[in-house]
Amino acid sequence: MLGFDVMRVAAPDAIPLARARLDAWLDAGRHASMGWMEETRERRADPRRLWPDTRSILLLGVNYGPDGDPLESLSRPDCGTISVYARSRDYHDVIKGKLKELAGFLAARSGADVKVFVDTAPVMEKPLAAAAGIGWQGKHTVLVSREFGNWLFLAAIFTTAELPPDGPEPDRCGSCRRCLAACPTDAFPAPYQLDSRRCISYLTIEHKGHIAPELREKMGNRIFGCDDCLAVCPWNKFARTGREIRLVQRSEFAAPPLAELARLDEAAFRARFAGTPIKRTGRARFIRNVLIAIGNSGDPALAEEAIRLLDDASPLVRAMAVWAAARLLPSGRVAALAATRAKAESDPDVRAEWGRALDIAAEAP
Ligand code: B12
Ligand code: SF4
Ligand code: SF4
Repeated sequence: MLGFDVMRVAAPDAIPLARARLDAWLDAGRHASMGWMEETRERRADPRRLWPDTRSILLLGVNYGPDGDPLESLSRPDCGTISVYARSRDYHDVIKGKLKELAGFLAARSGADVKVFVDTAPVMEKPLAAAAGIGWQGKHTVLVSREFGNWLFLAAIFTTAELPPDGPEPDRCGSCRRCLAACPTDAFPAPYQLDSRRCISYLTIEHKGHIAPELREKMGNRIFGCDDCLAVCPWNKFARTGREIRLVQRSEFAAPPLAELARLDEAAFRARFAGTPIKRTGRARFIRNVLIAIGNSGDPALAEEAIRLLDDASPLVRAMAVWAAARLLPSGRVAALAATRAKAESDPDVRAEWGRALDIAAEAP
């Protein structure tokens, strides 16, 4: 199947509940700053709105199962934890190529029109994949497969060809709640509902601004994405290591030392993460995340990295450098640093961060 691990078919009208559920999610603001989810609401909720000629949808899955425990580095506070999907080449690039090849084959054989989608298009891939029987949406909302556990990337081919649809897969979560309990930030207001505003995956990848102080500590050393709710799922006992060579995890991304990451300038950041999903977030957001992990490390040796970044050109970085330094340094040192820098700081958010750091220092024993 051209490198896809699973392929099944859904009818374009197979997700009648999706509309109301998407509306409820958006109306509650659970998409946070992802305005594109709101802008594409109409087309996203109904495949027939996206392309009225669609007669069938092929749903495809690529197994990216890790070859070890993806949460292992969480217990190494001097290192960062990068989620499994970002430890290799960008899956969008890899899957798009495969999809086009498969769609070309389908078009040539059937004479039908085709359109390919992976992740970024307004397509509700999870409910469609569940309707096609690839798996079911677990209580963490991710699609779980009996064959591959939680580690499937999803993609879709819309076509004008009439293909017989496959049946849906029933919900196999039962009374389990492991994923809900594992979430470090309590991002699930209820089973099957995720509030992106609290999700570390959203905060570290999509969120462009400062991360709320009350969530920083809970992030631990997760610097890009989060796999906690996926990794604890009992259905992973059936998972296998992914076969796609271009999605093999790079060992240097398994537990990268925070001190090394904190020293990446713009050029070094781009060179290190070329071709991976991390490059798309840009250096400032990434170093912001690294500084939160440094602040959570409890390792005074890392305070020097934070102090150096107090002079960074990006206010996003400077603000988290203040927070990290304040968490690792004795209160007298924080006050001394603030005395020389806080007044000279031009950015109001960074000044506010200095204010908070001084408050914390004042309360310290
Ligand atoms: C926006 C988005 C995010 C957002 C929001 C996530 C979310 N759950 O919506 C953020 C940035 C947080 C995110 C994070 C991640 N994402 Co993402 N994301 C997407 C995207 C672009 C859209 C998802 C969407 O439509 N959300 C809107 C909500 C309303 O839809 P929903 O999650 O399906 O919600 C359903 C449930 O709430 C359900 N529901 C509501 N009430 C009830 C009640 C009952 C009883 C039941 C049964 C169901 C139910 O109905 C809703 C509609 O079906 C998709 C790609 C795509 N085009 O589909 C990738 C996608 C979902 N992401 C993916 C991945 C891998 C991740 C991460 C694992 C990455 C990481 N390691 O950090 C995390 C997982 C976090 C999590 N627990 O969801 C994969 C998931 C693959 C899979 N096997 O399911 C996708 C499909 C990308 C891909 N092409 O492979 N993501
Ligand atoms: S990805 Fe992490 S933060 Fe987001 S819902 Fe899952 S466990 Fe919670
Ligand atoms: S951890 Fe349990 S509740 Fe969560 S998706 Fe897996 S089986 Fe369902």
